[in-house]
Amino acid sequence: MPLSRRELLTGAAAGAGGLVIGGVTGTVIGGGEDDGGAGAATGLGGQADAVAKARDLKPEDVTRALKTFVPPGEHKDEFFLFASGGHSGQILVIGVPSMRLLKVIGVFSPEPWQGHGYGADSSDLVIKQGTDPKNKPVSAARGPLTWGDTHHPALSETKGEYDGRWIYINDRANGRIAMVDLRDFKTKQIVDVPNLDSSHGGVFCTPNSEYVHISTMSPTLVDPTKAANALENFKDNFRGYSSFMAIDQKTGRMDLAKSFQIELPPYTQDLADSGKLASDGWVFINSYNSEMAAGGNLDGGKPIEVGASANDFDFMHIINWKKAETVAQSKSKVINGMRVIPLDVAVSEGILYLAPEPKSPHGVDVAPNGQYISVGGKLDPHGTIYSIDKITTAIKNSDFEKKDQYGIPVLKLDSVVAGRVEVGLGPLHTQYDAEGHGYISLFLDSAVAKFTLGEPYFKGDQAFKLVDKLPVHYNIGHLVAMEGDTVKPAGKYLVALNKWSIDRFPVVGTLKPQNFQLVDLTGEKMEILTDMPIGIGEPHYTQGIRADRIKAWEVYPVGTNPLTMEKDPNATAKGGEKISRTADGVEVWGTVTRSQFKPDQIRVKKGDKVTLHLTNIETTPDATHGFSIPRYNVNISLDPGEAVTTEFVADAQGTFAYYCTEFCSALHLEMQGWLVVS
Ligand code: CUK
Ligand code: CUA
Repeated sequence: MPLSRRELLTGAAAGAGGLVIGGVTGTVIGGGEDDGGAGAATGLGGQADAVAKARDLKPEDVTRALKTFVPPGEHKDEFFLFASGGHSGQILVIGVPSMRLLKVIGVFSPEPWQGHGYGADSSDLVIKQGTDPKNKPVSAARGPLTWGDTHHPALSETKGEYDGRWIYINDRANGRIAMVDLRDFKTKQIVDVPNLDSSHGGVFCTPNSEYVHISTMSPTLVDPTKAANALENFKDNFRGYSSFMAIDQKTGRMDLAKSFQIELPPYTQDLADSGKLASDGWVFINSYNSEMAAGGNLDGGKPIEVGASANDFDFMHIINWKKAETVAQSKSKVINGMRVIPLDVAVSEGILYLAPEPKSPHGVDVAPNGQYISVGGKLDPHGTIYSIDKITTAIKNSDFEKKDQYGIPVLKLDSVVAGRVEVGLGPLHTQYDAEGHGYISLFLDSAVAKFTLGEPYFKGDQAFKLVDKLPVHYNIGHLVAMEGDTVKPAGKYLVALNKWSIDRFPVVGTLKPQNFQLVDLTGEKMEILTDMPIGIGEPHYTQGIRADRIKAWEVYPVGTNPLTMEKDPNATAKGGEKISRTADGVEVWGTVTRSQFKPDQIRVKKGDKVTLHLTNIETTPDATHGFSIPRYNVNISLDPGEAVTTEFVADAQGTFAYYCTEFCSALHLEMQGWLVVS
């Protein structure tokens, strides 16, 4: 029987000469006898066939399994997804194509396993500094924030490619941005961005990670004392801000002193993307609700969603950030500790332009060569593809249709659009492969549409054409192709991030998981390989990076403070353990190793300030210990080599049996000690 294309593909995936399973009939074909490959033993094919029958798997299921299966103990995941965890305030790390969850990184929310926010100074400080009562008076009243709604991760880049150094992610709810170091996959910094009360999709790194960008979503009330009548005069009282957070090239941390903002009209700024190559130096931000509707539906006013959808066009903001960087040095004013280029200066300096966008735009995504910018208007069945050449020419020729009410020049739509593709209902976000295809998510259609870009990829009537459409399950939001927003997409796989899963998984109560669907891009038609339920929050965006770009540490050099990634001055070596009395309490230098805490008795007086410096002196990968004190809400993870300090007031009398929370050794249960508060 001749092999179908799929069978051949499957054979290739299983290794040349290896076992080929699949095909329309479900027939199992054994590998060649001479190949010597691991899976080629005679008779194994028959067994696999029996398993497929017993489990009621169709031939195409077997092919899918082969394409995603990772043999026990092997590292066959070619890519990592870094997915926002949504409400969980975390980042999820997932292997592709296996779709196995590898890690959950605590970012804005305390995370008990990693001891993120449970007493370790390194993480407590990060969380605490992530709420700034100075520029956000409300924070002083409400206290530090302990959650975030993570939406848009942004991997650091060098020359427009991911470099595996850092990842940034925003908090949709509170206008904040965090930095995670990919050496140890830990959160090092949360910045409460001045002048941003909220933030959404404006997060990306510039092509050499000079800046990470974050903009407002719901515009910010400029003067909080004017809250009473603010909504009635929305256009004067509110503003948007596009923020360029300068990145320290050594640490990856954001440096407020070198950062700047551009004041924007109070349209709701939404997704954004950085230009690259042809469009290097530019930034594109969608907006919706350029109507500036503020609701009032109980009092007979137009509901917000109606008011916000009245106009046929909203505005793409086109920002020349390279120019803005220079202007920020001389013509900005400092507001809440941030340099801000005022709106009128941005206009007069030629930093800010607008282009009309079709109804309720959401995604804006720059193609790998930087030439094309794809916009999905939720209420328009087309993908609208802009061209940077056309944009810059129109700017040069002052080819403006009008000015908006803030005096910003609005480019003529026909002068800047390169093509339109009828893709289907509810287009949102676009990703790319290296061959000049765009993949756009269709929320209302529950589908992914594949289309062609224009020159140099496709010419004439081959350009801007719908070429494939794949139903997904269901209500897709974002989608991600591997390295699909870099200058060199890897293609191969796409993941659809579906908002609804309805009938895809067993019922686990009334709140259903989201559904990540892995899609094979290697064939002529897109094909779903597997579903992955996400039961922890609603991920929005995800980036997919080649696994070999990540060079994570397995252990810390002994005595490393994860916050500084340098030797902690209080790191303690074996034999250096001690307890000292201080003016107001007790200071302890301890070591942690299999299977003891030293010291294993700490005696203090009620009311003492207790400062514990603990060092895990292990150098073996995975030799992690935990340190938990009952009733004191202290729960710390000490990874191999990690040094941590925790401080608390011993305000409750009694004996408290601290213990190791990781089953680290045969004598793990014996790994305990006593805090005696008398
Ligand atoms: S948003 Cu969720 S589907 Cu927050 Cu990037 Cu478009
Ligand atoms: Cu250390 Cu259990």
